[in-house]
Amino acid sequence: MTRTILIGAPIDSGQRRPGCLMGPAAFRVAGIAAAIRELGHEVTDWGDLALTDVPAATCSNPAVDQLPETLAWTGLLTEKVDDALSAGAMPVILGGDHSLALGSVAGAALHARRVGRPLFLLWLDAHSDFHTPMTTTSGNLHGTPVAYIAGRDGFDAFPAFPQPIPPSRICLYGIRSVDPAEHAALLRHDLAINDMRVLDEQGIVAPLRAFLSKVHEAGGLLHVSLDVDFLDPSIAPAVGTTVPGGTTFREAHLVMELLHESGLVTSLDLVELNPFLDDRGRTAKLMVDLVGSLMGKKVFDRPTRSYA
Ligand code: HAR
Ligand code: MN
Ligand code: MN
Ligand code: MN
Repeated sequence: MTRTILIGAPIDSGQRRPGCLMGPAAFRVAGIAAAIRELGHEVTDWGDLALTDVPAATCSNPAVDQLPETLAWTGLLTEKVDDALSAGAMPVILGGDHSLALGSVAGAALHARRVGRPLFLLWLDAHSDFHTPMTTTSGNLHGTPVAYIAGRDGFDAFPAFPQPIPPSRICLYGIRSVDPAEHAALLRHDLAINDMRVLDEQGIVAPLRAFLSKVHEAGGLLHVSLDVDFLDPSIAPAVGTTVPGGTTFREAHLVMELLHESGLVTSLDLVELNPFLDDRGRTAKLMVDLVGSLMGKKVFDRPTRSYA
Protein backbone atom coordinates (compact mmCIF):
# COMPACT_ATOMS: atom_id res chain seq x y z
CA MET A 1 0.00 0.00 0.00
CA THR A 2 1.31 3.39 -0.99
CA ARG A 3 0.07 6.65 0.48
CA THR A 4 -0.41 9.03 -2.42
CA ILE A 5 -1.11 12.74 -2.34
CA LEU A 6 -2.66 14.40 -5.38
CA ILE A 7 -1.44 17.97 -5.89
CA GLY A 8 -3.35 20.01 -8.47
CA ALA A 9 -1.03 22.39 -10.32
CA PRO A 10 -3.12 24.44 -12.79
CA ILE A 11 -0.11 26.03 -14.45
CA ASP A 12 0.08 27.32 -17.99
CA SER A 13 2.73 30.02 -17.68
CA GLY A 14 5.38 27.73 -19.21
CA GLN A 15 3.96 28.01 -22.71
CA ARG A 16 1.50 30.13 -24.67
CA ARG A 17 -1.41 27.91 -25.62
CA PRO A 18 -4.23 28.21 -23.11
CA GLY A 19 -5.78 25.05 -21.69
CA CYS A 20 -3.27 23.28 -19.45
CA LEU A 21 -4.85 24.93 -16.46
CA MET A 22 -7.83 22.66 -16.94
CA GLY A 23 -5.52 19.65 -16.57
CA PRO A 24 -6.08 18.93 -12.86
CA ALA A 25 -9.87 19.05 -13.32
CA ALA A 26 -9.67 16.67 -16.29
CA PHE A 27 -7.54 14.18 -14.35
CA ARG A 28 -10.09 14.21 -11.54
CA VAL A 29 -13.04 13.82 -13.94
CA ALA A 30 -11.22 10.91 -15.59
CA GLY A 31 -11.18 9.23 -12.17
CA ILE A 32 -7.58 9.40 -11.03
CA ALA A 33 -8.37 9.08 -7.31
CA ALA A 34 -10.63 6.05 -7.75
CA ALA A 35 -8.15 4.39 -10.13
CA ILE A 36 -5.42 4.56 -7.48
CA ARG A 37 -7.72 3.66 -4.56
CA GLU A 38 -9.07 0.57 -6.36
CA LEU A 39 -5.55 -0.82 -6.33
CA GLY A 40 -5.51 -0.70 -2.53
CA HIS A 41 -3.63 2.55 -2.04
CA GLU A 42 -4.51 5.53 0.09
CA VAL A 43 -5.31 8.75 -1.76
CA THR A 44 -5.44 12.23 -0.27
CA ASP A 45 -6.27 15.13 -2.57
CA TRP A 46 -4.73 18.44 -1.56
CA GLY A 47 -6.86 20.22 -4.19
CA ASP A 48 -5.50 22.79 -6.57
CA LEU A 49 -2.68 25.09 -5.55
CA ALA A 50 -3.11 28.80 -6.22
CA LEU A 51 -0.65 31.67 -6.38
CA THR A 52 -1.18 34.36 -3.80
CA ASP A 53 1.67 36.60 -4.72
CA VAL A 54 3.58 37.07 -7.99
CA PRO A 55 6.65 39.24 -7.38
CA ALA A 56 8.06 41.09 -10.38
CA ALA A 57 11.08 39.45 -12.03
CA THR A 58 13.11 39.93 -15.17
CA CYS A 59 15.90 38.17 -17.01
CA SER A 60 18.29 39.33 -19.68
CA ASN A 61 16.74 37.28 -22.51
CA PRO A 62 13.74 39.36 -23.65
CA ALA A 63 12.20 36.30 -25.34
CA VAL A 64 11.41 34.69 -21.98
CA ASP A 65 7.65 34.62 -21.39
CA GLN A 66 5.76 34.81 -18.06
CA LEU A 67 8.85 34.58 -15.88
CA PRO A 68 7.25 36.00 -12.69
CA GLU A 69 4.36 33.49 -12.75
CA THR A 70 6.67 30.58 -13.44
CA LEU A 71 9.01 31.63 -10.63
CA ALA A 72 6.09 31.89 -8.21
CA TRP A 73 4.82 28.43 -9.19
CA THR A 74 8.32 27.01 -8.84
CA GLY A 75 8.56 28.21 -5.24
CA LEU A 76 5.12 26.92 -4.34
CA LEU A 77 5.58 23.48 -5.91
CA THR A 78 9.02 23.08 -4.32
CA GLU A 79 7.50 23.55 -0.91
CA LYS A 80 4.43 21.35 -1.45
CA VAL A 81 6.27 18.41 -3.01
CA ASP A 82 8.85 18.50 -0.23
CA ASP A 83 5.99 18.56 2.31
CA ALA A 84 4.24 15.57 0.73
CA LEU A 85 7.43 13.51 0.61
CA SER A 86 8.30 14.48 4.16
CA ALA A 87 4.86 13.27 5.22
CA GLY A 88 5.91 9.84 3.93
CA ALA A 89 3.68 9.95 0.86
CA MET A 90 4.14 9.76 -2.89
CA PRO A 91 3.15 13.10 -4.44
CA VAL A 92 1.34 12.88 -7.79
CA ILE A 93 1.37 16.33 -9.38
CA LEU A 94 -1.56 16.96 -11.71
CA GLY A 95 -0.41 19.53 -14.28
CA GLY A 96 -0.26 21.96 -15.71
CA ASP A 97 2.48 22.41 -18.28
CA HIS A 98 5.96 20.97 -17.85
CA SER A 99 7.37 24.14 -16.26
CA LEU A 100 5.90 22.74 -13.03
CA ALA A 101 8.82 20.30 -12.92
CA LEU A 102 11.11 23.25 -12.14
CA GLY A 103 9.42 23.16 -8.74
CA SER A 104 8.32 19.56 -8.28
CA VAL A 105 11.80 18.15 -8.84
CA ALA A 106 13.32 20.89 -6.66
CA GLY A 107 10.98 19.72 -3.87
CA ALA A 108 12.06 16.13 -4.38
CA ALA A 109 15.70 17.26 -4.32
CA LEU A 110 15.21 19.12 -1.02
CA HIS A 111 13.71 15.99 0.48
CA ALA A 112 16.44 13.74 -0.94
CA ARG A 113 19.11 15.99 0.55
CA ARG A 114 17.42 15.91 3.94
CA VAL A 115 17.20 12.11 4.01
CA GLY A 116 20.67 11.70 2.53
CA ARG A 117 19.66 9.65 -0.52
CA PRO A 118 20.53 10.30 -4.17
CA LEU A 119 17.69 11.49 -6.40
CA PHE A 120 17.26 10.08 -9.91
CA LEU A 121 15.07 11.48 -12.70
CA LEU A 122 13.22 9.63 -15.45
CA TRP A 123 11.99 12.11 -18.11
CA LEU A 124 9.29 10.55 -20.33
CA ASP A 125 8.88 13.11 -23.10
CA ALA A 126 9.12 13.85 -26.82
CA HIS A 127 11.33 16.80 -25.89
CA SER A 128 14.62 17.05 -24.03
CA ASP A 129 13.56 20.27 -22.20
CA PHE A 130 17.25 21.15 -21.85
CA HIS A 131 17.13 24.86 -22.69
CA THR A 132 18.15 27.50 -20.19
CA PRO A 133 16.38 30.87 -20.03
CA MET A 134 19.41 32.15 -21.97
CA THR A 135 19.22 29.65 -24.85
CA THR A 136 15.47 29.34 -25.41
CA THR A 137 14.27 30.96 -28.62
CA SER A 138 10.57 30.25 -28.07
CA GLY A 139 10.80 31.80 -24.60
CA ASN A 140 8.55 29.01 -23.28
CA LEU A 141 9.93 27.94 -19.93
CA HIS A 142 8.36 24.46 -20.13
CA GLY A 143 11.36 23.72 -22.36
CA THR A 144 13.86 24.30 -19.52
CA PRO A 145 13.34 22.06 -16.45
CA VAL A 146 15.92 19.38 -17.19
CA ALA A 147 18.64 22.03 -17.50
CA TYR A 148 17.62 23.59 -14.17
CA ILE A 149 17.55 20.21 -12.46
CA ALA A 150 20.99 19.34 -13.85
CA GLY A 151 22.40 22.60 -12.46
CA ARG A 152 23.14 24.40 -15.73
CA ASP A 153 24.01 28.12 -15.64
CA GLY A 154 21.54 30.69 -16.95
CA PHE A 155 18.87 30.36 -14.25
CA ASP A 156 19.90 33.52 -12.39
CA ALA A 157 16.31 34.62 -11.81
CA PHE A 158 15.53 31.29 -10.10
CA PRO A 159 16.54 30.12 -6.64
CA ALA A 160 19.64 27.91 -6.87
CA PHE A 161 18.45 24.32 -7.46
CA PRO A 162 18.67 22.61 -4.05
CA GLN A 163 21.12 19.91 -5.04
CA PRO A 164 21.51 19.56 -8.81
CA ILE A 165 21.05 16.01 -10.05
CA PRO A 166 24.27 14.82 -11.71
CA PRO A 167 23.47 14.18 -15.39
CA SER A 168 24.49 10.53 -14.93
CA ARG A 169 21.37 10.13 -12.76
CA ILE A 170 19.03 11.57 -15.41
CA CYS A 171 17.40 9.41 -18.06
CA LEU A 172 15.59 10.95 -21.03
CA TYR A 173 13.16 8.46 -22.57
CA GLY A 174 11.23 8.72 -25.83
CA ILE A 175 12.70 11.99 -27.11
CA ARG A 176 12.37 12.97 -30.75
CA SER A 177 12.46 16.78 -30.76
CA VAL A 178 15.66 18.54 -29.72
CA ASP A 179 16.55 22.14 -30.62
CA PRO A 180 20.11 22.96 -31.82
CA ALA A 181 21.12 24.71 -28.57
CA GLU A 182 19.81 21.79 -26.52
CA HIS A 183 21.63 19.34 -28.77
CA ALA A 184 24.93 21.14 -28.31
CA ALA A 185 24.47 21.24 -24.53
CA LEU A 186 23.40 17.59 -24.31
CA LEU A 187 26.64 16.60 -26.02
CA ARG A 188 28.53 18.24 -23.14
CA HIS A 189 26.56 16.45 -20.41
CA ASP A 190 26.44 12.79 -19.57
CA LEU A 191 22.66 12.13 -19.51
CA ALA A 192 21.23 8.81 -20.70
CA ILE A 193 19.64 9.90 -23.97
CA ASN A 194 17.12 7.28 -25.01
CA ASP A 195 15.68 8.90 -28.10
CA MET A 196 13.18 7.01 -30.24
CA ARG A 197 16.00 5.68 -32.42
CA VAL A 198 17.49 3.95 -29.36
CA LEU A 199 14.10 2.59 -28.27
CA ASP A 200 13.30 1.34 -31.80
CA GLU A 201 16.59 -0.51 -31.91
CA GLN A 202 16.91 -1.81 -28.35
CA GLY A 203 13.25 -2.08 -27.45
CA ILE A 204 11.34 -0.23 -24.76
CA VAL A 205 12.45 -2.52 -21.92
CA ALA A 206 16.24 -2.90 -21.87
CA PRO A 207 17.31 0.75 -21.46
CA LEU A 208 14.72 1.26 -18.72
CA ARG A 209 15.81 -1.84 -16.81
CA ALA A 210 19.42 -0.64 -17.01
CA PHE A 211 18.46 2.73 -15.52
CA LEU A 212 16.27 1.19 -12.81
CA SER A 213 19.11 -1.11 -11.79
CA LYS A 214 21.30 1.95 -11.24
CA VAL A 215 18.63 3.58 -9.08
CA HIS A 216 18.25 0.40 -7.06
CA GLU A 217 21.95 -0.13 -6.56
CA ALA A 218 22.40 3.46 -5.35
CA GLY A 219 19.46 3.24 -2.93
CA GLY A 220 17.99 6.21 -4.76
CA LEU A 221 14.73 8.08 -4.82
CA LEU A 222 13.13 8.23 -8.27
CA HIS A 223 11.10 11.10 -9.66
CA VAL A 224 9.18 10.29 -12.86
CA SER A 225 8.01 13.15 -15.06
CA LEU A 226 5.43 12.00 -17.62
CA ASP A 227 4.70 14.43 -20.46
CA VAL A 228 1.60 13.60 -22.52
CA ASP A 229 3.67 13.98 -25.70
CA PHE A 230 5.76 10.94 -24.69
CA LEU A 231 2.78 9.13 -26.24
CA ASP A 232 2.10 9.03 -29.95
CA PRO A 233 -0.36 11.79 -30.97
CA SER A 234 -2.64 9.18 -32.54
CA ILE A 235 -3.51 7.89 -29.06
CA ALA A 236 -2.96 11.11 -27.08
CA PRO A 237 -4.09 14.18 -29.03
CA ALA A 238 -4.61 16.51 -26.04
CA VAL A 239 -1.24 18.24 -25.99
CA GLY A 240 -0.06 21.49 -27.54
CA THR A 241 3.26 20.15 -28.80
CA THR A 242 2.51 16.87 -30.56
CA VAL A 243 5.43 15.12 -32.26
CA PRO A 244 4.81 12.08 -34.48
CA GLY A 245 6.56 8.80 -33.77
CA GLY A 246 5.86 8.50 -30.06
CA THR A 247 5.34 5.48 -27.87
CA THR A 248 2.42 3.15 -28.50
CA PHE A 249 -0.32 2.23 -26.05
CA ARG A 250 1.40 -1.01 -25.06
CA GLU A 251 4.91 0.47 -24.91
CA ALA A 252 3.70 3.16 -22.53
CA HIS A 253 1.86 0.67 -20.34
CA LEU A 254 4.91 -1.59 -20.29
CA VAL A 255 7.05 1.31 -19.06
CA MET A 256 4.54 1.91 -16.27
CA GLU A 257 4.37 -1.81 -15.40
CA LEU A 258 8.15 -2.01 -15.14
CA LEU A 259 8.17 1.08 -12.95
CA HIS A 260 5.61 -0.50 -10.64
CA GLU A 261 7.52 -3.75 -10.50
CA SER A 262 10.68 -1.87 -9.55
CA GLY A 263 9.07 -0.39 -6.46
CA LEU A 264 11.37 2.60 -6.89
CA VAL A 265 9.11 5.52 -7.87
CA THR A 266 8.80 8.09 -5.09
CA SER A 267 7.18 11.06 -6.91
CA LEU A 268 5.33 11.59 -10.20
CA ASP A 269 4.43 14.50 -12.50
CA LEU A 270 1.59 14.27 -15.03
CA VAL A 271 2.10 17.19 -17.40
CA GLU A 272 1.09 18.99 -20.57
CA LEU A 273 -2.46 17.63 -20.73
CA ASN A 274 -4.55 20.26 -22.55
CA PRO A 275 -8.18 19.12 -22.15
CA PHE A 276 -9.35 21.75 -24.64
CA LEU A 277 -7.60 19.74 -27.37
CA ASP A 278 -8.90 16.36 -26.22
CA ASP A 279 -11.23 14.01 -28.01
CA ARG A 280 -14.02 13.21 -25.51
CA GLY A 281 -11.52 12.80 -22.65
CA ARG A 282 -9.57 9.98 -24.25
CA THR A 283 -6.13 11.43 -23.48
CA ALA A 284 -7.06 12.16 -19.86
CA LYS A 285 -8.42 8.62 -19.51
CA LEU A 286 -5.30 7.11 -21.07
CA MET A 287 -3.09 9.06 -18.65
CA VAL A 288 -5.19 7.81 -15.73
CA ASP A 289 -4.94 4.22 -17.03
CA LEU A 290 -1.17 4.62 -17.23
CA VAL A 291 -1.11 5.78 -13.62
CA GLY A 292 -3.09 2.62 -12.83
CA SER A 293 -0.35 0.47 -14.38
CA LEU A 294 2.29 2.46 -12.50
CA MET A 295 0.42 1.80 -9.27
CA GLY A 296 0.13 -1.94 -9.84
CA LYS A 297 -2.78 -2.72 -12.14
CA LYS A 298 -2.11 -5.91 -14.06
CA VAL A 299 -3.98 -8.64 -15.89
CA PHE A 300 -2.26 -11.58 -14.20
CA ASP A 301 -0.62 -11.45 -10.83
CA ARG A 302 2.44 -13.50 -11.71
CA PRO A 303 5.73 -13.38 -9.79
CA THR A 304 7.65 -10.36 -11.01
CA ARG A 305 11.22 -9.16 -11.02
CA SER A 306 11.84 -6.97 -8.03
CA TYR A 307 14.56 -4.44 -7.43
CA ALA A 308 13.75 -3.97 -3.77
N1 HAR B 1 12.15 22.87 -27.55
C1 HAR B 1 10.97 23.65 -27.80
C2 HAR B 1 11.01 24.97 -27.05
O1 HAR B 1 11.86 25.16 -26.24
C3 HAR B 1 9.74 22.88 -27.43
C4 HAR B 1 9.62 22.58 -25.99
C5 HAR B 1 8.38 21.84 -25.80
N2 HAR B 1 8.35 21.33 -24.51
C6 HAR B 1 7.31 20.67 -24.07
N3 HAR B 1 7.60 19.93 -23.07
N4 HAR B 1 6.28 20.56 -24.66
O2 HAR B 1 8.36 18.85 -23.36
O3 HAR B 1 10.18 25.79 -27.28
MN1 MN C 1 7.91 22.75 3.58
MN1 MN D 1 8.19 18.25 -21.49
MN1 MN E 1 7.16 17.43 -24.45
